[in-house]
Amino acid sequence: MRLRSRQAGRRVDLVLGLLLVAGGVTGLGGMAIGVDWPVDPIQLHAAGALAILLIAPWKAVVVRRGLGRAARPRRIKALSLTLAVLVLVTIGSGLLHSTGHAEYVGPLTLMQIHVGAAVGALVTLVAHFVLHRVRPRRADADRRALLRLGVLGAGAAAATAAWDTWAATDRRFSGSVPKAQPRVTSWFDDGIQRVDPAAWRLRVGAESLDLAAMRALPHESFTAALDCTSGWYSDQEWAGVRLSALVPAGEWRSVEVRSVTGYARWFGADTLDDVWLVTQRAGSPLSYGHGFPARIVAPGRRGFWWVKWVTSIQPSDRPPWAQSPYPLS
Ligand SMILES: Nc1nc2c(c(=O)[nH]1)N[C@H]1C(S)=C(S)[C@@H](COP(=O)(O)O)O[C@H]1N2
Ligand SMILES: [Mo]
Repeated sequence: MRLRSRQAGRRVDLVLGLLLVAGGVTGLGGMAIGVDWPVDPIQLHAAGALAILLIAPWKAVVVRRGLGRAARPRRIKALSLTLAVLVLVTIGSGLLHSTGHAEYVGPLTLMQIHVGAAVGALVTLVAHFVLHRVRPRRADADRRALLRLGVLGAGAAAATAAWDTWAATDRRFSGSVPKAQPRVTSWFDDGIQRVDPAAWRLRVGAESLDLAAMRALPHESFTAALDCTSGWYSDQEWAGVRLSALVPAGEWRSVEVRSVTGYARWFGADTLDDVWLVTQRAGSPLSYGHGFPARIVAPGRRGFWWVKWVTSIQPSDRPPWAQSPYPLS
């Protein structure tokens, strides 16, 4: 592989830089993707990664040339290599994860490696850019360059389609791969709560229900997929009560659902038909790890909405958009 000019090298770097930023944005955005969306934005994430692999041979030429340049400072060379390694680890772990065939490397999940390496890569990218700025020029965007970009896009789209057809066959549009059983998971550091059923109370507005009263409410059974941002989903059967049936009608904007741990989410007042407080999974009471005695099941929302060990459900004046899009603790 040969690159004729410095300009060609600069273009490769520009496109790579943009693809890395796009990977960060689509990856972060992908964590918000619900479980029954009509679109499949995670494919953009995959296509960006495959586009990076497609231009990697050209980048290898640029790197070799840069490393050979005696005048270039050591730390820039070190940064380039670090960035290359982190990007390859990010893409490799992401692709492997998407097949659903592997989960752990040592004590870490592929998804932890993927996110960790991606954050490291973006930090390194910024440092690299600060030390060794690539300045786009008008001439970089001539017709031939745009044509090449089009070819790259088409190649990435074809590679993504092929990957989804032959390798990542089970993943869904959120990017998650299936699991027969949900894994006990917390968003940040909430430990498993062993809630005492005799002492547990559910406060709904001004009322207080004990476990017998909660269980006596008419339950409905339904199936819904728990889809965690750590990259798995699990279809399960749940039994519970819609929040719209629990919470008194009123002039409020949202309902604050709070766990015994303090973990809380706010659900819009107009969404309460689709948010459930459940006491059973697969015909049995919830286990401690999965939220005993009662948890939220919110079909169409990612796992971090599914508050476990619920103890309080309160009408609130807070609009649901006035909460952090991802929990902060
Ligand atoms: N109280 C509380 N509830 C929580 C969390 C948490 O950290 N604290 N994590 C959420 C996340 S990120 C997920 S994916 C699901 C996992 O549910 P499971 O442990 O039953 O698989 O619980 C949700 N409910
Ligand atoms: Mo999660």
